[in-house]
Amino acid sequence: MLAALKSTVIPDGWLPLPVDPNTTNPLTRAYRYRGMVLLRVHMLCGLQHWAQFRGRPSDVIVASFPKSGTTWLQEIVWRVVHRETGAQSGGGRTLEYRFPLLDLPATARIAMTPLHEMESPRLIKTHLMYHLLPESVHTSGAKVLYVSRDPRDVCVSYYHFQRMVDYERYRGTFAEFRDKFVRGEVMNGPYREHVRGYREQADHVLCLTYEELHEDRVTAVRRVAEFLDKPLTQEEAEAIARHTDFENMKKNPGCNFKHWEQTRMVKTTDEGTFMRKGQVGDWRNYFTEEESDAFMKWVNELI
Ligand code: PPS
Repeated sequence: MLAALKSTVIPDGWLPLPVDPNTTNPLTRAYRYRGMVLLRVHMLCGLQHWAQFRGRPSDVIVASFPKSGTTWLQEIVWRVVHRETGAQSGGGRTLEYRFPLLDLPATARIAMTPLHEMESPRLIKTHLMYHLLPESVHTSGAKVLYVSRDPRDVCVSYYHFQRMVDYERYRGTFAEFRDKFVRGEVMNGPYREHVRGYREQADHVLCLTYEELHEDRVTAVRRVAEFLDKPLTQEEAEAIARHTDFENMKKNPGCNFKHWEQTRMVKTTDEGTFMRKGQVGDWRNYFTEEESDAFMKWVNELI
């Protein structure tokens, strides 16, 4: 894998983005592929992984732009599908193992079940833009859920995440990161097109927001259950809502990503942990009023 990452052959359709000196992992190179920012690892391993994907009617796919509440919605979906209402979930197995990523196959650092070996119903996570989902997601009748979040909070959360993870080791300032976000050069961007692509499909994609998971999680859990045809009692919905609050998920080794500190996915914990703050509005600590207005004007031009 290391040798492959160093290789310089770039297939057609992959446009290298300018090298960002703030990304201090020298092996990380970003490309634009069919309108989406992806890394060399996607080019070398991801493309083939999506091509080999064979959708099943019972598949459930949780999609998002990074840092929008993916893990939160995944844990809710897992519990709804498996009717798990206790404090722990998934028999202690990590979320990435029981809810693997479509975008990349398993690596030494990320232990995921191979998709073709999973029993149905398969629960699958993706950050791919809607137009890049494999055709069989659509033809199989798989169910797709999408979560989005106030883009200012996404940007703040992503900044800390990119500083924390080894594959990026971002060392720029928040302002530099925000400019990169707006230029559409952060991994899995561009943000606005990502969100718009899924929201345009809201007639068959269940679109939820991070903020509504905060405000009224019982209702959100019930919406998920209804969409997935997995009826729950009111008591079950309330238990799932309770066990998926921030403090409980932070304590749950099945979904708090603490194991990344052992697998070296996390380079430093100075930025906090994966379950960092879990708040609505942390952006106020990072944007001035004028910066927020300009950022939201940019967002609202497209979505
Ligand atoms: S990833 O890497 O894209 O899958 O990240 P993602 O899960 O989308 O986003 C991580 C942020 O979601 C917060 N989070 C939660 N907030 C509130 N309640 C619960 N239960 C919860 N679970 C995860 C997590 O803390 C990250 O946000 P920040 O703002 O960085 O704290």
